[in-house]
Amino acid sequence: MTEETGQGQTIAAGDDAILKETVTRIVNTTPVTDIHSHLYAPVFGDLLLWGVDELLIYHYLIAEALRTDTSLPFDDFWAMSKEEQADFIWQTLFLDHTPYSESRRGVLTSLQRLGLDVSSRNLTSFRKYFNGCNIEDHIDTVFQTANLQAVVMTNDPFDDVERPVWEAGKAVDPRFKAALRIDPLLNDWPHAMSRLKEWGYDVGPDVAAAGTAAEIRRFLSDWVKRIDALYMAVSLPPDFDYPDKSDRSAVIEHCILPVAKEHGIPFAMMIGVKRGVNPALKLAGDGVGAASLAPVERLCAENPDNKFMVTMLARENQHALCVAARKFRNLCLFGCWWFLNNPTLIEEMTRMRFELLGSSVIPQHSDARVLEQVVYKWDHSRAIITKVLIDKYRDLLATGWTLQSDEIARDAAALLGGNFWDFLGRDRP
Ligand code: RAT
Ligand code: ZN
Repeated sequence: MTEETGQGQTIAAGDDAILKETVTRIVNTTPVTDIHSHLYAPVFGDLLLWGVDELLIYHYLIAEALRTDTSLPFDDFWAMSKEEQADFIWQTLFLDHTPYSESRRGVLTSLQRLGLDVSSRNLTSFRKYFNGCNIEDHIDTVFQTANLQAVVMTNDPFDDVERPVWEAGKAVDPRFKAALRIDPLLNDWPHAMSRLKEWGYDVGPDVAAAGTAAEIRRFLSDWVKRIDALYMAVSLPPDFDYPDKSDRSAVIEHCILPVAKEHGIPFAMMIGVKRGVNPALKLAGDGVGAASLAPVERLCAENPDNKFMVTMLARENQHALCVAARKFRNLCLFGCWWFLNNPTLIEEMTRMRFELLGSSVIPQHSDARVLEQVVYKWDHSRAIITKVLIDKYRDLLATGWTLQSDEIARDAAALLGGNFWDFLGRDRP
């Protein structure tokens, strides 16, 4: 039986059609905060990738194309212009073979939702559409189509194109939020050291030396403030350990943890990437490996006043990560990262997370590198989150419990962004 109350509609066991309709409508109409992407606000110029050629040369698709057409030497592919690469990928992955892989389907979902007729298979007409777009208007269209409220960028002070934009203090479209990405600092200290010296920080080879650690902290604080970083982030290999005798552990202990605590921001660890498994594939050449949860557990246990966000790349790590999240309330688990961002794995992970953690999880982020990708990434993930929620609610109703539609809206708002803002201790937008 359903009835209208002050909290919206009451849904009870047996109201299956109403349950499905309500959850689908609510999840689709709840705006998302996309907590990790590689998108840039327009002020960053060419760093903001958009349009059909960029969609086609996404590194997920490059890897697929170069294993599908094995006659093309890697170097010949890299020597092509962007448009030639896109032509090659369109021909190979969409025309010569059926495009049902997730990354290929994604291109088609995005084009379709932007109003293009993908059945035409006419790349020239798709290009024409994007050539006619004004980027500012197009961003509005994409945000509306994806029902996106805000997107967190990946901001790298070591990037020579990006850094000057921040240093110039230019205004950034407020829908694009910043995250301070510090891979070189943790994964290649000798390189980071020479850059920091160049920028006027008095650092030496020994990270643990008091003067050097203080200067690294000054560098981090300067950047956290400059970009108003919502969190600091790093990607880490499967053999990541903490504590150990590495420069990385010293940077974490003496620099990142104190700065993160001082500014009240989380330290986000993305664990399990093997960089350059096939270097010939460049950005598309990274792999995956299972990692240990022990360093995450130690960090959370030893630093209860620090906040940690964690995502892991290996499917094998997902269950232990859920268990760790049950133990530590300073641990926020997020997203189905990269090779996990496929319907089968998203569904499996989302079910497991809802069963182990209820609604206290951030089920997804887009990792979009090209603007229009947010449309497909969120469309596809919303559909799965909806499906899993319906199943979980149905099981709940079978106990005799009833649900208010407002409670479903509360859950969706938490899952699609609210949990992130709450974890940061910031107001929800
Ligand atoms: O998902 C990706 O596009 C990867 O290339 C990586 O950027 C990864 O997400 C990362 O943030 O390191
Ligand atoms: Zn990423």
